[in-house]
Amino acid sequence: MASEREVRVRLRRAGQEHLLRFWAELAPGPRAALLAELAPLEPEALREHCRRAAAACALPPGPSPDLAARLRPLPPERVGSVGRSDPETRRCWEEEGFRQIALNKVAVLLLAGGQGTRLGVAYPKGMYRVGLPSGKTLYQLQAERIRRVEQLAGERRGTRCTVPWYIMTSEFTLGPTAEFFKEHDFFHLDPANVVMFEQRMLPAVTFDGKAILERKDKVAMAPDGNGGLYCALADHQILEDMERRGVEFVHVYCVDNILVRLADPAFIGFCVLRGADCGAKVVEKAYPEEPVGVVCQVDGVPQVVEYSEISPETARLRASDGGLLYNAGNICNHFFTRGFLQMVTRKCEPLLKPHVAVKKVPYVDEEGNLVKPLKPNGIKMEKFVFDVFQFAKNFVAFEVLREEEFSPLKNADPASRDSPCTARQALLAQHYRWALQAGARFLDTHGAWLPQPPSPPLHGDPPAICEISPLVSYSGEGLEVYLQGQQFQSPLILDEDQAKPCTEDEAGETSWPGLFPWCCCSRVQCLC
Ligand code: UD2
Repeated sequence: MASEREVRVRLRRAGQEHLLRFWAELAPGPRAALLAELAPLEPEALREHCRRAAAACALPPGPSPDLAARLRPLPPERVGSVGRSDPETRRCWEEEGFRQIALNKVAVLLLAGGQGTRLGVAYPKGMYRVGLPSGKTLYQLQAERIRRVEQLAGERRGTRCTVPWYIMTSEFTLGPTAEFFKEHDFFHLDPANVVMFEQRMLPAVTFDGKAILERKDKVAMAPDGNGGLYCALADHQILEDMERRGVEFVHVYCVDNILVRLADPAFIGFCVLRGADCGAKVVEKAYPEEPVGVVCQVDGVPQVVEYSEISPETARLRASDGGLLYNAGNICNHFFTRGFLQMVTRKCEPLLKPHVAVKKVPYVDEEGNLVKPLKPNGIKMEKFVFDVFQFAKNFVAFEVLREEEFSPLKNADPASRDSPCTARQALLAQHYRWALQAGARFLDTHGAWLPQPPSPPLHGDPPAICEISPLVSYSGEGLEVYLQGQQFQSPLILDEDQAKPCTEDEAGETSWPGLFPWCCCSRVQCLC
């Protein structure tokens, strides 16, 4: 390990020697910890990081004034749409996706290095339970969707296949995430196919370009943004690991969307058939200020303009049909070929411009007192995962239905949007719709039929609670065999073990003629 003298010299070169100003007061343990934190910081890179942060801060706040004039919506020929395509086209996309999965060419990559500040929990967001009847966490839902999509692809092609799961973590999330997966036996995935790796951290910086000490023995560090992915891929030889496994296509996604379809065959198939090197899933924006980036073109080049960087006036612009002009909402689900990722990590990463977030960063003052600032005092610099779209040779967007694929968990209850409550409702409403489509009917607690509305609800609590394990159905498929013509009382919880018909011995009399015939053994909660 580097000595104090060496580190001091390096910090001096970077103009950051103040980080050692409490050295004389520190005990051996904290001294070692501080040195370990400072040693990896390259003087030139640190100097440049602090200079850039201060320079960015000196710019006028808000979106760059000429941005609006440079924006255009994506040309329609670059966009595929689930809602506006015919069943045969959708089937072709899906078949191609399943084919690639069955050939072991598809991996999923989770961005899980964020701190989940808005949700306000002290553990990684993937460990969060939104209050489903099954009690499943986001990680468990995701793991089960991987298992199911492997099974579906394998069955179609008469083979066994694997979708490796790469998980990018940060200093904040690696330990608890790894522990959680071990505790849960990797949710019955083979641990060899779950690869966790860590992104880099960067110091938070004051407005005049000084790295911040959050304690006498600790620099205020934050993950380098989800665009830190590209450095992290190189740091940990992840692309080499993918190459060894034969992976060609990578579905990158963010942790907090409860409806996320991992390795979505339709999305993969669409991108592959289009020969795309890079793709983004989008949904129609719900309202102009919705906190999602806009997939569009800047100076004719595909890009995402983040919600924090678009002006309210531009976000509110309307197209001739009355819809939002910039309505392709980014849901942080991206497709990349391995070749594209290789090119980006080798050549383009240094060209990515960091984005500036001005934050309240706790710090120690000159006297060594801990201060929790009441107004923003520091800058965090982050790269964004989608900033590589500009380097794509063939970029495509894939529009999906919000109610089927997007309900993010960002805020703590009782927020009215993107909260545990709205995420839970979105999943349960989806499963209720799937059950009705598969021919189930529901009774209320008094045994009266619940109305079967012509278009089942998209928001709020569904009339009956129905939760279907991803191990039983990935996207609503295959449910008729369990549900067709059957009647249930809420809650109906259909999981892998329950979704097997009872033997005749297990089956008994039902008190309601015509009710679910094989569920009297308490496997499925119904009216037996
Ligand atoms: C992200 C998108 C936004 C929109 C929205 C939809 C980016 C930069 N913005 O915004 O356009 O699609 O999601 O929900 O993608 N993460 C890391 N390391 C970090 C920071 C974040 O891995 O240093 C992960 C984080 O754990 C999460 C994902 O990146 O899985 C998105 O991060 P976020 O929730 O902070 O992004 P948000 O909601 O501002």
